[in-house]
Amino acid sequence: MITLYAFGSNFGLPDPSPFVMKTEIHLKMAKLGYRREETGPQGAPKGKLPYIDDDGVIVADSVFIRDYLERTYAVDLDAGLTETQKALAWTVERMVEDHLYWIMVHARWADEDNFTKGPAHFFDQAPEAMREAIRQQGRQNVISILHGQGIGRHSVEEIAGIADRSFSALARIIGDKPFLTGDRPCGADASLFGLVAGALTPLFDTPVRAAAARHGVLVAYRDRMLERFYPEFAMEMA
Ligand SMILES: N[C@@H](CCC(=O)N[C@@H](CS)C(=O)NCC(=O)O)C(=O)O
Repeated sequence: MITLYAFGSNFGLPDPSPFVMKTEIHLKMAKLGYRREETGPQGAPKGKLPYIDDDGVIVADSVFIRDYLERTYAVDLDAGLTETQKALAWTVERMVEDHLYWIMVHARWADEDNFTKGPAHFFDQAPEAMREAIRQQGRQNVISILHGQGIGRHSVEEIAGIADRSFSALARIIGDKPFLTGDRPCGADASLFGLVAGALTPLFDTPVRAAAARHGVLVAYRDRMLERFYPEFAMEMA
């Protein structure tokens, strides 16, 4: 039995991590049985979630988990795609995970109000006497990472402008198709959904959310994916 190590439902989402949602959707697409274990990233092989344990085989990182599942269980999450569609899917996946993801992290951690409503609670279990110090240290660590990545060097307005361009591009690529490449979801839809759902969650009121919400195509896409892969959340968000 496969165990998926996840954060657990939070921020009005099946998981606060788009990468955990991505892997969970890959498991569902592949129709593989799994159990979900809620944990933190501290014990993870690469210090990040998700990772899986498949009867003793540990695989970390959503990209490598997908490779492992496809190889081990003879499934192809991109079955039927042309080589050009596969190239587009990979390009969108990288854009989402290596670009828009950081914009979403910035909205959640750098904005004081959003931090207080959301990520601050990751530290609720820390010993009371040190809790606030650990919380602020955790926030500073993420702010340093955002600075190193580069997005943290921009103003909120500049970031919102970039987010707007990126969400517009994604909405244009989806167009009138139900999913990224056509009538049924491919592997990269899991990645795209995780990010779009994360950006749209009503808990965080940010220019990034506004940039995504402006596109009815993206909201409808989020709802379509929710209905298919997380019907319980689809009802909650309706
Ligand atoms: N490339 C990784 C990224 C995973 C990732 O960034 N996970 C974040 C949560 S969204 C995490 O666990 N961060 C904890 C940390 O950096 O300490 C993947 O695709 O799985």
